[in-house]
Amino acid sequence: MTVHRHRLVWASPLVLAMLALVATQCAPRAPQQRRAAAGATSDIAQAAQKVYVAPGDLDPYYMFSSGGHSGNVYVYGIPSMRHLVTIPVFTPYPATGYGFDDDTKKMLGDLTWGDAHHPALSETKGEYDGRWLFINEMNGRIARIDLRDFKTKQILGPVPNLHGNHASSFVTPNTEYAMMATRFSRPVPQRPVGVDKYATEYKGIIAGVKINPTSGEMTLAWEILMPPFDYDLGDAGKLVSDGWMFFSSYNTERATGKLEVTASQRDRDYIAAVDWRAAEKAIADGKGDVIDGVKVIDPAKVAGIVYLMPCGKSPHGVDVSPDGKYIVGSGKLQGVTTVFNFEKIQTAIRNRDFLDDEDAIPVLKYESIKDAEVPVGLGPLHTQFGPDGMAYTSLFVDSAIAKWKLGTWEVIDKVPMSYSIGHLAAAEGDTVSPDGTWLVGLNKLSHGRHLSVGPSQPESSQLLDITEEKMKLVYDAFTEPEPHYAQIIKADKIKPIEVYPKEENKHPLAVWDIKDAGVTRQGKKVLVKMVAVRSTLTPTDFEANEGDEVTVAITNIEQTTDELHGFGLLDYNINLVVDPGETKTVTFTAKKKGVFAYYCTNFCSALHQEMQGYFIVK
Ligand code: RUQ
Ligand code: CUA
Repeated sequence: MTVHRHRLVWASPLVLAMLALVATQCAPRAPQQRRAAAGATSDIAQAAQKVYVAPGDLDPYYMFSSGGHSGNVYVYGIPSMRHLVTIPVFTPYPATGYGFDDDTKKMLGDLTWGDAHHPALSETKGEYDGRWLFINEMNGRIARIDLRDFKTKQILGPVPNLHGNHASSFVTPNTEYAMMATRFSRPVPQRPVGVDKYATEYKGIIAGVKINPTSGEMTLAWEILMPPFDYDLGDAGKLVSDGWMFFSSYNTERATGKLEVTASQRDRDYIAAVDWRAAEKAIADGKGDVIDGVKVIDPAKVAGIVYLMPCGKSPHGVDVSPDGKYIVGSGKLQGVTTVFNFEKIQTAIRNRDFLDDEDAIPVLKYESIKDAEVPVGLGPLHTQFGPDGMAYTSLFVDSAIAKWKLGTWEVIDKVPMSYSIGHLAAAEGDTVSPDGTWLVGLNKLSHGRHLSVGPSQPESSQLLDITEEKMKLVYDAFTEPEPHYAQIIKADKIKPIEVYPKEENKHPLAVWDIKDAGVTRQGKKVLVKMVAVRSTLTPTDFEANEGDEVTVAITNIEQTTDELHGFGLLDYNINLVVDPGETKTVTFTAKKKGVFAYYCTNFCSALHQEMQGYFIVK
């Protein structure tokens, strides 16, 4: 490793001014001032008309928004910003019985919490195809949601070696891979080593998760051993840059302790450019060492897999333009966003035009690969795209969105966000052909913009119309904590099913006729096959002995959409919701003696209240 000497700029006037700005940006304005700022009444009426989706009409887009440490995904209609549904992923959700039945309980394992950040819709030829949604979370996991029924089908991980999976789940243009990367480097393989050995003994990991093209099933394919930086965001190359992945990193100082100081010293950190096809080939050629059961490629032994692109300063978002030609790196501690040119990166690699290396990974020369530094404003975080080379960068410190143009690099427009925007999402914004219709700013703060609800104020999402030269703020919405990234897809690309068709139900414990419902016993095991249909749960009572292992398998034999039935068993913490055509099981020990009622939790008919029974434990 070569160590450079870098100028100390962490306490520079720029950084201090930026911090002061954060404080003032957040002061709420009086209502009158706000109205004046929004412009004349006719403007308001026009904006209202744009977002108004009349009763009975449907939104043209879905937005899938990460719910951060709520562990959920929230689905909105755009432009109405109506919250359509919550998809529980990493957290139990009683409303849908998620995390209560045997299958979802097993999927969650012993983690009932997850910090979700970046949803990624599956793609075909760089276009969202409406099949699956992937989402990462910090405990080294990644999940797949099926958009046929909007349900979580698989959670992969926690994967070995990788820790704090933030730079994830970015999919490649044909959904060959979703990616994972370490934010908190630690010893690989995992073992207790003091932080004094951080710079040499701790490692980062970039992982490729292979996705089965027909089933969507995820498997961990390979990992790459990386220097102990904090890998932050990523994006897949597309079209000309297809086959490459880009990951931003900070703390290339390899510092520990008070990172706000120690990890902000260098003028430039890195974006790691990974040739994932080369990684795939290296594994196929038998390269890589097995560490904790995973094939890990060490770039010191296998060359040509990873390169480091210097990018100022503590870059956060890294985003690839729709044509794949440009890689935009947003240094969150500066006033510009940096645009790299993919062709120049390839030329530099071919010519071995390297500055030096970090743990044997070649470092490219900034001047050789950079196309422009665009003066977007302070604290650039993330960039989204529209058609015709339009780019939109969120500015955390300026609390604004800057619109600028690829190629000419001119900043065209800027709108303030209320307040402190993080991510932003454009309609079809990560595809090879963004729509350029709607843009949503996902803000960290909102105070003063809504009726107060106490010290913890809801997060805000703001909708902008981007069809014209000037961006227009048209709607404020408030959301559950904690918004991170979101993706917006054309509604007609998703074809959800109405019911689970009876012929597709292959569950071994399914029963489709009330006369097949009933109780069987084998030793200390009690099996209850239950039928749920308006308005009875059959059997209407069943018995067990204290200490028995009870399995209740419930089939909802309805074939009418939205005819859900629930199974709430009081005092036993059991709560299932079974969709039409679905079978779910719950297995538990009859620990408590006595009589316990069970009942349908979903209002299903005029006789819903009668849908009840008794569990008797002797
Ligand atoms: S991060 S505010 Cu978790 Cu995606 Cu950028
Ligand atoms: Cu079934 Cu209520």
